[in-house]
Amino acid sequence: MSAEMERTFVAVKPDGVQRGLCGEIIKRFEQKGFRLVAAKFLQASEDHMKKHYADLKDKPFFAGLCKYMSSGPIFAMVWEGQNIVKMGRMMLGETNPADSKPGSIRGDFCIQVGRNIIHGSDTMENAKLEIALWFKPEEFVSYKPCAQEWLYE
Ligand code: IDP
Ligand code: MG
Repeated sequence: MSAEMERTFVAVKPDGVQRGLCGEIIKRFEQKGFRLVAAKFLQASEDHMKKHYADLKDKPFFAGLCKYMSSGPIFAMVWEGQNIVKMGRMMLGETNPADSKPGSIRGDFCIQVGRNIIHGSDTMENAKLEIALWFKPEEFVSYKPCAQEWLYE
């Protein structure tokens, strides 16, 4: 298998969980052919969200964002596959659902930027930082999906 594997951090935000969209989101990454390597269901603290969104700390919406993200459960996942950081962002759509095309997750399931249901790492560097912030090494599961040889030549 010649594919170069990448990992990305994906999280169904509290609004996505409350609206019953975890299954739909997992389905989209599964049906694409990506491999789930870690997952957990948790309510994050506001402090944890401040770390996660540290690069946005000067934005006017930062406090509200951290409150919203810690207001209810999150379904946090790490997915693996070739070119997954870029592809994952394409699957999510734009930050603002109003700019997201139908067919993308945000384009299909939400309306406002402040309630955009899903997070996905935007660069490989941020993916590494976010994965380390949310998951311990022992939380990863190592296995070979049976379809691997039919996804990568
Ligand atoms: P991203 O989630 O697409 O990477 P970022 O610019 O990193 O977008 O912003 C992080 C999150 O902050 C967004 O997903 C959204 O929930 C929230 N956000 C971004 N811009 C605004 C805004 O103008 N008002 C309210 N919330 C915002
Ligand atoms: Mg971002």
